[in-house]
Amino acid sequence: MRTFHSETHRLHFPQAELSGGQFVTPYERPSRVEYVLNRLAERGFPKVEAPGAVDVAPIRAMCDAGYLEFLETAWEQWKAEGMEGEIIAASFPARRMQIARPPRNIDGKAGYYALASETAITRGTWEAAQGSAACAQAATRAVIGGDRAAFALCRPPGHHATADMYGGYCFINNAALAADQFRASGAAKVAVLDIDFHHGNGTQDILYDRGDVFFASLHGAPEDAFPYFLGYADETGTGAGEGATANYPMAPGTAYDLWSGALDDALARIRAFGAEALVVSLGVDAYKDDPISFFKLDSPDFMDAGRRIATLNLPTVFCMEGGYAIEAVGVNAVNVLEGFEGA
Ligand code: SP5
Ligand code: ZN
Repeated sequence: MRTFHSETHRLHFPQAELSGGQFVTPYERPSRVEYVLNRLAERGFPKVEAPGAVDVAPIRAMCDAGYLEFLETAWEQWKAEGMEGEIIAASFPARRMQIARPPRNIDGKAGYYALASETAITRGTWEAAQGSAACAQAATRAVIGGDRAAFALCRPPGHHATADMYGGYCFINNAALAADQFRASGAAKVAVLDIDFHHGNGTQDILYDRGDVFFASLHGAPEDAFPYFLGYADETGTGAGEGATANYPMAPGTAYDLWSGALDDALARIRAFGAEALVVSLGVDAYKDDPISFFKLDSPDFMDAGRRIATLNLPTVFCMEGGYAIEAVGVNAVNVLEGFEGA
């Protein structure tokens, strides 16, 4: 399996994440990628490839124009308005406030386009987000071109990003882009399987009214876990998309016996849907030692999960999402890929 990786991810390295009322070094940090690269090499995967230029047209087609303009210009405007630190949203359009009128002020704009305040924007964030999207696009291109599967080593991750909001460390929804690319290549039906510990709220939101892309997510229950406000089991899609969303919220302490049952159910749903291609949002924060998550998967479990995913027998793109137990991120992510290939 080939891996697509862009050095531009390094341009996004905020110094601060608001966590537990303190600023900490962001959990989502550049070194995560190094651990994955090292493990890929250690396990004899092919030399990683640069993705080539990002194709902005599908991003423009998927996202809100004002949101993209914000991402492109936010840092410049933040500095021009005299801000000293990194862009951290602090004021949000909460219940019964205006959402039809993006403010002119950059602090207001940041809150308007953010879904959480833990995610800082810095000088290189937009370029890094585009490089991440380019990895998803290159991996999908490889699979459309005949590879059985490909790995997009996306950073920053994407599954929390909607068409018009960033947050949860995400800016552009790489998995939704990959799904659209499969559709554009002729696949009538596509599935996105999200195994990141957190609910893929952005992916769900983008796909919610569509009957051509199935979305399944295994995650910490919204009552207990970020992103808190989406991911309940009774969210099943709307309109043409009714029945094309499947959520598997699970309680603190969930281990592989329960989790793998949810995975099998999600895989059966994807099979029944008739997907012709698969996108996996590959987060490995369901790991037992993840510092911000509460599932109890062990490293060998990720290999078994990869094996099970391979039974769908579909052309598959893996998009890297979360995973913050830094030294284990490489082993766990690559275990999924090895399980998949060995199945
Ligand atoms: C892609 C992805 O995995 N994004 C996750 C974003 C989670 N952001 C908020 C996490 C809040 C958890 N606070 C834990 C405090 C630990 N001391
Ligand atoms: Zn996550």
